[in-house]
Amino acid sequence: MDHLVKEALEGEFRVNLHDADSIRRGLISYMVRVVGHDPLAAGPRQWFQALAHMLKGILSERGMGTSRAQYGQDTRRVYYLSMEFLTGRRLKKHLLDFGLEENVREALASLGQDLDVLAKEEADPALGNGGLGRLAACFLDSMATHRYPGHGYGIHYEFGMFSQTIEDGQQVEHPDSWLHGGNPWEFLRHSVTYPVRFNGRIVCFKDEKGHERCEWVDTNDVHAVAHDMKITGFDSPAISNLRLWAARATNDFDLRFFNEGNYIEAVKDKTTSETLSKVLYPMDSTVLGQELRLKQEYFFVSASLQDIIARHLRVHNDLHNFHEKIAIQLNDTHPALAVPELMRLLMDVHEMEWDEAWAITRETFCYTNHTLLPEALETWPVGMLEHVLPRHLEIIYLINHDHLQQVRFRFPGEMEVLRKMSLVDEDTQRIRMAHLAIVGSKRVNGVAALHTKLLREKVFPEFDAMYPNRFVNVTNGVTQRRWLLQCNPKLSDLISEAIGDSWKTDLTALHALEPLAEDAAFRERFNAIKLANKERLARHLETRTGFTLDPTSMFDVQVKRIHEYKRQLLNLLHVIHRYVQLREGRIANPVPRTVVIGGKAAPGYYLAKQIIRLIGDVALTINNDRAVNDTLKLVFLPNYNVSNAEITIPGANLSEQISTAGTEASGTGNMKFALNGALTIGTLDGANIEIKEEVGDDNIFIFGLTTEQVQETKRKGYNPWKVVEHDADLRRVVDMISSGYFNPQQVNRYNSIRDTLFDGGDQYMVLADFRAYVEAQAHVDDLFTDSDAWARKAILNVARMGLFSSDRSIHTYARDIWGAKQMDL
Ligand code: 26V
Repeated sequence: MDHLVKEALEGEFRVNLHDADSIRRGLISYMVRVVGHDPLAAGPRQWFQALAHMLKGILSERGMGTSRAQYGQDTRRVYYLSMEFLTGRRLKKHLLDFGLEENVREALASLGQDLDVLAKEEADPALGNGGLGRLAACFLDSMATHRYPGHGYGIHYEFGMFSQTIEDGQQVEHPDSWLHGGNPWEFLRHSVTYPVRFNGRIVCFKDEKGHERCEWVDTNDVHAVAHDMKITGFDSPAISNLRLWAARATNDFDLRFFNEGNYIEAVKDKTTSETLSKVLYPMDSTVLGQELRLKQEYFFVSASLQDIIARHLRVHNDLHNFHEKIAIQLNDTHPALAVPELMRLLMDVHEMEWDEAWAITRETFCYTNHTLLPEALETWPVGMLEHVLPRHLEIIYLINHDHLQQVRFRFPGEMEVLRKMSLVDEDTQRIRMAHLAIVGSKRVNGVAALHTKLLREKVFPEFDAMYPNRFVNVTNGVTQRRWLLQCNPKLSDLISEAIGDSWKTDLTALHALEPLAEDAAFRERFNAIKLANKERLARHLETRTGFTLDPTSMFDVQVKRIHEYKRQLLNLLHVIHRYVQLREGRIANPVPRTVVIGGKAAPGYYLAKQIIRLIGDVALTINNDRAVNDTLKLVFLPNYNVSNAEITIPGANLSEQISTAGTEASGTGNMKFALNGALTIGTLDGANIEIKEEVGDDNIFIFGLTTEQVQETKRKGYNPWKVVEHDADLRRVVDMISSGYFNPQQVNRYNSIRDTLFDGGDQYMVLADFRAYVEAQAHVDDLFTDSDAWARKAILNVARMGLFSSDRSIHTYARDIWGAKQMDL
């Protein structure tokens, strides 16, 4: 290789990407000049870096092109404000989007390197908890692919979602230092920084024109520094910029302390302000009301709005047309402080009057709600806001004053409605962030048809009555580029061979696959691909769990955050029931199954952690029991994240989407599995309902209580004891758990699980749905024994998933919510 190195270094820095040989020279040159490593001694880690730096040049060029088009065309920009973005690894995605995978693979091979090995050197940026963060990443991909002027804003967490290991059967959290090996993709913009202020007090006065003005003084300031990541679109010249803010102390040394010679105190202060972007809060269902979390929310909101305003003022004289040129999407209420912050910036900094500022604000923001769980709806104590953001609290009170006046007008004399709709919960003295977001937005959307209906009818009915056109539905979607093309190349090739490749940017084109469900040769190839994907998943699981798995068995998979409402426990009750039946020889021709469960529990969520532990205990018992060995296996997949999902989802036969009806806003895993040819067993919840409507009742296994039935059952007084009394199988299973059958060394280990099912009233109706679930699983078994019939349905599922692309979601947001147009590029 020595002569190559010489040659490459003598040559130009420019790389012809259509030529593997030129790429090879380019890589060598980047290795020496940018990575600073000897190509003769470099390993996969260094080659990954050289390649990433090479691609970064293209990213930058396309980023500039996109930015120029946006300035040139001056169409409305879309800003997506989100505390979380789960982008997944970048390398293969960029290669796929650029159409460079083959050339790069060849160039690397000639250097003795394997692209697939290199790709694993990249840390998976886990800057999110789950569905909400992954949705944000799918949306950026779709916006870039379809040339919408999209920009993401978030936080440059130093530590993302913890990584999970299982030790002695229990979840152990480890810090995720994804930046440890450096992040070659990011552009650190030292010059793009904004001050963000906290605490202090408000001074109001009359200005020279006699207008009331307020100033926020004596604040503690932190700097937000921009880090940009470029999100490419498929075969598209456009790019979405993802700008993540990191906190930096404003003054390296506080002069007061410094002069007194108290060096350590001064530096300590610096450290405190930099904790703002230190770590992602790893819970996605209960709000704790931590001051640090509030500060994180305000920190990224304030920096983003200052940046958006600065960019606007670069081409426009003033802010009067702000809302015509800008749409800002609030990804849940986490960025809802943007409403009072924009008001503050318009009034206190840009000297606008209240009425105009409010009109602009209300036309600029739109808010997406992602959860129906009451414990996940954010509220902040008035006292905390008063201390941390005194000016914002004042503005919120003023907004509330006007809002309540309108409520009085709309609902005269209805005191209860007034209390309910206020931005302030008077009993607890907390600010309701969802109310703030609704009042401050032009549109509010839910993320699946049922979810939106429940928002309008159950959660915010008075708001819906008062603002008849404000609530709209945009059902979630997933990007087929990552969730089919990238993670399942074999199936992608088969599809493209059969129907061409327009599906890559128009998923409805999959319809053309329908007739192939009846084609025996096609089914055979489809099955062979599923088997290959299962073999890949089996290897992955075997190395991580030590259990040996049979890839020809049915792979039954539930991967998502561990939460009571998602009912991993229901899944487990079925597994135990099946185990009992098998042991007793009560199943004539048992269908071999491998049940895979994976997901993280919030570190403080005791019951979720107990569920993980129980899965482990049950797995040990079943997997080591010779009596059932070839017919049932249970494994827990550790550290479920985007990268593991890419291996897991293509390898599933059965997708478990079994939340209590009325609790899962949408779900997006459900879409990814069906798109990869898994059949769904699920409840009538979230987007499952729309999936059922698309694939047809015969091609999905629906079971359990509906939302209305759940409400009705609870209203009548649901008694879990009664259910168990009437079902001997269920009683047996529950007894095994509570008597310590799976953990004889500590028999009362799962008292908490028993208690939640009985004394706790079985809030999520696990026991109530048990029998229906077991029956549905029997239908699953029956179908699986007929592999041709199963394949037909699986192919129809793929063919009928066209609706569930994030491309469709984004076109809908653009048309109905943002009023945004595609750029000419
Ligand atoms: C809430 C909280 C509360 C406090 C601390 C941190 C934190 C972080 C996230 C959340 C909200 C999580 C909401 C969420 O992820 N919802 C999921 O959104 C998906 C995309 O719309 C949807 O498919 C899932 O059904 C829904 O659970």
